[in-house]
Amino acid sequence: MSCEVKNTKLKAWVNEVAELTQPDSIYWCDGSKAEYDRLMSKMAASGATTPLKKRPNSFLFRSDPSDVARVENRTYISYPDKEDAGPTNNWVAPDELKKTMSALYTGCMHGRTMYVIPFSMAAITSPMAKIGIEITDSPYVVCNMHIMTRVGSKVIEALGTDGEFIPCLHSVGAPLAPGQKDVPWPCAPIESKYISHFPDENLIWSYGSGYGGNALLGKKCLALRIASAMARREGWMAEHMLILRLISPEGKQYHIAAAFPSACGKTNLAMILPTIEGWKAECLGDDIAWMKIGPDGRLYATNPESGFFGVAPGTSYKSNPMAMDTIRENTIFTNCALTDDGDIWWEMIDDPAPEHMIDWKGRDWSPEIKEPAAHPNARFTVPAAQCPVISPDWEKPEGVPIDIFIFGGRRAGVVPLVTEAYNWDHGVFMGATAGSETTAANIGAVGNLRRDPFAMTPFCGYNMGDYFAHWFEMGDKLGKNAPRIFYVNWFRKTAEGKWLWPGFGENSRVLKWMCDRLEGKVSGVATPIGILPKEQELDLTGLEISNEYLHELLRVDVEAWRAEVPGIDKFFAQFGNRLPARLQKQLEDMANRLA
Ligand code: OXD
Ligand code: MN
Repeated sequence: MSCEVKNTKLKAWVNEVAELTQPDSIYWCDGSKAEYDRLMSKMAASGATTPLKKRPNSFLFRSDPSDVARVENRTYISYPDKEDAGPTNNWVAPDELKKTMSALYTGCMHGRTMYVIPFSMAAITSPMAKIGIEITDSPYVVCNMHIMTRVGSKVIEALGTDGEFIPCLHSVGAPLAPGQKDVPWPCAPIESKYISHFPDENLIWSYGSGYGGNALLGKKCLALRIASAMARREGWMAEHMLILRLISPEGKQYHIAAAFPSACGKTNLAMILPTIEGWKAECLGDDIAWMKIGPDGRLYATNPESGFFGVAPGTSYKSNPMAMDTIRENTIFTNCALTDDGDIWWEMIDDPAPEHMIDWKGRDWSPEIKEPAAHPNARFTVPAAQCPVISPDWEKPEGVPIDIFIFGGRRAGVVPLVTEAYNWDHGVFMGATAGSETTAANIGAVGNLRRDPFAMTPFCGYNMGDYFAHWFEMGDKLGKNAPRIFYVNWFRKTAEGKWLWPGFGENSRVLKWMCDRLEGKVSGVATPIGILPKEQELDLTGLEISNEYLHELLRVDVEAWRAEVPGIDKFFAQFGNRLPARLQKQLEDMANRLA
């Protein structure tokens, strides 16, 4: 580390953690390329990673087969009072959780280096920036954090002697006895994994997993769970949303923030290439938006991350050409398949599966093998700056003013292609009732409807009922400057199971209608569930779609919507007296409009 650490609290915390975890050595990360290259070379030499011949400065990691995704059932929101965590979070009291985890942390870094990673979420010059310090015993985590956050000595300088930081403690939970050889992907068994958050103290403790959202603590843990609780206290918003700029042929910019549950094409929309003549899009973020009311009363959004940690399978030049161009170099791949010529491969990438590969478990794979060659949650980690359509303003300290919020989900029936909310409260109702049918990528029977309010179920750091109330409060503060709210469903099918809408770049047609609504160019049509486009209002130039399909995409199935009401009522009931009356009223209003 090129600068001296002067922050008293930081020095004390690092010493305290070292005493508890007993690493062989302590290393302060400076965020430099030399540091990244050194750690990668060391991991390549030990067999923890494979450098890819076909992609410059890119590496493939294979996780332990038990450590492949976020572990929601081992994720805790710990307040003294269980009610403050609410019905959608796992809870253990802070004292008890700390006792259990302190026992696990005792001596857990034996035989390993303890890395101290100073990082900033959002550009350090942004008024929204928050500083975190992650302590980890995983060099894989250090390299991923280099990409996903701003790591470096500048952060230590910014902290000064008494600056505030969010302590993020992480261990893979696999101490080494003297002389014991390490494995390529150390981690602890599922029953001793804990991803714990103490929002009252702005504190994160993670143990036992080396994987993505469990281990890169700036992302889901800090930028969503802890940040959502801070945002509520401080009057801003931390949301699971992509940020996108749409530019009309006249050069007018519209900023959109959109929330979708997983497997609904969020990263694809973030990097959309519009198919309508003259319209352009720029990406500002693919996963998280921090938003604050600016001096002009509008809501400004910043992406706190500096990289993309995207799901690889399904990504192709057809579904997301800009992502494919982003990951040509300087990328960390995790749990993808390895081709014989030294490239990665995954299901639904453009090229057919070669005759021979090494699968994500490190075994020989050939097309007769029925298991997928890449894990369905295989990932790429890549710097956002490499995206060909990254906005020139993506790091603008004050962020960009949001015009439009979009919520959505995956529904084979019932939900039309696009619906605009009548007003903010109705939009909050749309966000609160967002849901998706489970796909093969989720646990549970395929086709079951799962409500995932604001796509925040696994990421809300406090009682979801209070979170709904916070949305209403933000709307009250924003007043006439509040973004307009829309709900989309790209996934409606015919009775025979065929997609009605082509999706991908064609979704720009729906985004254009939203902009036309903002400009007052189209009136739409009022229905019991919100405002829908008149068929002629959608710009379908150059798209082949039958009238029958279009009609079905925009049909409000009143019977099916009536049937939704009891399910929503039951879903709301779990929040008891924390459910805002304004939300219940929205349900009643919709039921009345449907009657
Ligand atoms: C993600 C997620 O990894 O939402 O972004 O699970
Ligand atoms: Mn996400």
